[in-house]
Amino acid sequence: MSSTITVEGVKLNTGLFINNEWVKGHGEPLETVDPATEQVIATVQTASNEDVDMAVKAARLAFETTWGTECSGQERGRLLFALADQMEKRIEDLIAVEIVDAGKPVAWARADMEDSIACLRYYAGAADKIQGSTIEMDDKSKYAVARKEPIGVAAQIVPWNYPILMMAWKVGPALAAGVSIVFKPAEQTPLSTLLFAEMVKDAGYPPGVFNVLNGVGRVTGEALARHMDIDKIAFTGSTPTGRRIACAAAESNLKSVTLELGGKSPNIIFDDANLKEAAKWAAFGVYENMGQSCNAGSRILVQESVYDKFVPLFIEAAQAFQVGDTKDPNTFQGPQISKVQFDKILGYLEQGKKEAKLITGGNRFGNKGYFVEPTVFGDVDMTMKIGQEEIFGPVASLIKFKTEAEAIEIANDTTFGLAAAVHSMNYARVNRVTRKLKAGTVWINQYTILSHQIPFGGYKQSGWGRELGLEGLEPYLATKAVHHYYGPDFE
Ligand code: TXE
Repeated sequence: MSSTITVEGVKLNTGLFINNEWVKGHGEPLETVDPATEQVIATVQTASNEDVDMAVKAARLAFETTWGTECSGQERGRLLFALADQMEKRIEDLIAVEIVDAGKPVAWARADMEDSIACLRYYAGAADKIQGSTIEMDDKSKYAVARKEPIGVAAQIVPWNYPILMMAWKVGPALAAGVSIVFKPAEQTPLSTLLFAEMVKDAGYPPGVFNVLNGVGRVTGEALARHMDIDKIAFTGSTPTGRRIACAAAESNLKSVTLELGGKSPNIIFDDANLKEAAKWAAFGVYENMGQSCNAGSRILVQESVYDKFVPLFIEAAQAFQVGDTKDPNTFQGPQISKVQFDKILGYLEQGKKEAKLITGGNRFGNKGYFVEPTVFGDVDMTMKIGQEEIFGPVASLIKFKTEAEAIEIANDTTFGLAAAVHSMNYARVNRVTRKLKAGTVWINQYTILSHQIPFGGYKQSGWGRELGLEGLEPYLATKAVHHYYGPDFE
């Protein structure tokens, strides 16, 4: 019923994955492009509303029969470890596909896969350690138990910047908790998830526990967000789409929502920082993944007294990154994901040239593929578009500040609140500033280092809830209070 293609020597099925089977999708077919060459590499099938219903039914049936509270934590853990092993076994296939589908440089595609495997293993270990609590009552014949149960069927929707890693962050805790999943990858990057689906089957998961639907956001994504038999939706993507999803959830069955959204994160460099180290972290923090990270440190706040010293160090650090061939292990920066994103970034570059001082870069890189020069704008302030809006490209905005209070004010002068960093050797200052920052993650003397062990998520319009860490299990659990009574009848 569905079709198989070969991408980079790797066989893939382009259908929908429902009930551990490949089935035909009845939506409009979707082309996916290698952003390094601008060539179409595959056409995948997508889900119509009826296909969405079929996947949700499969997930529901699994939840009620073989999964959910029917499957022990120990077994869920065993399966997740087996899934991680499958990924490890086929890591080279995942990497090969991800390089061309997501435009990831090979070293970074590998890092994504390794981090994803580690994330699944972390949650595999947690699967049989989910605990509720016992509550003693004043009346000695009573006590209550707060049980933790899997929440039901979850829809999970991810973007294109880390297709497999964002999936692991969602799938790991959901499968550990006993939740069944209808998963939608981004339309730009469907391929590695299709490979992953095969691994789910090979790991031995019961049918219906994990289902994959490709499709565009406004059709398949929207149908998931509005579905009446989905209990939870977990989303990573833009703030406007997150808002739509929250509205759709509210207008349908009030499904529970977690959102991991955009950012315009401040990276604050004080005059008492190790400037060379700070420059390296700042460059890494903004240019990593082509600037396509929700937590990118795209606003670099530099204390005026060291600004002139910092700029050449930052440029040196930025220029040390190799841009270009995604298959070269030394490449740091590949292309932007799509023509849409590429054009959007070029628009911001023109805007920045009008508003601020272009220090380096500012153009397309080369003449094929969606590559952008690593760019630095100086003298940026928070009245400018490039100071306020998420560019999601390799574009750094340097902003001067005079005092600690001013740094905090500028840092928080944004509707986002995903991440921030403080570079200083004065630990009293670090502590003071950290406490004032409105951000879900604050790095001290470093940037961008994330771990599946540590909760991640945003303040303000950067999101709702947290992923990762043991806290990352919570969105997939419901608390059931059970009141026990052993009164006179039992004596
Ligand atoms: O994001 P969308 P886009 C930011 C970044 C980027 C901008 C636009 O600034 O330039 O968003 O990117 C699905 N109901 N981020 O348009 O729309 C869609 O199919 C349900 C930050 O790609 O958020 C895809 O799977 N789902 C971000 C996913 O949402 C819908 C990462 C992301 O798409 C939907 C990516 C709908 N109505 C972009 N509309 C981050 N936080 O890391 C779309 N989708």
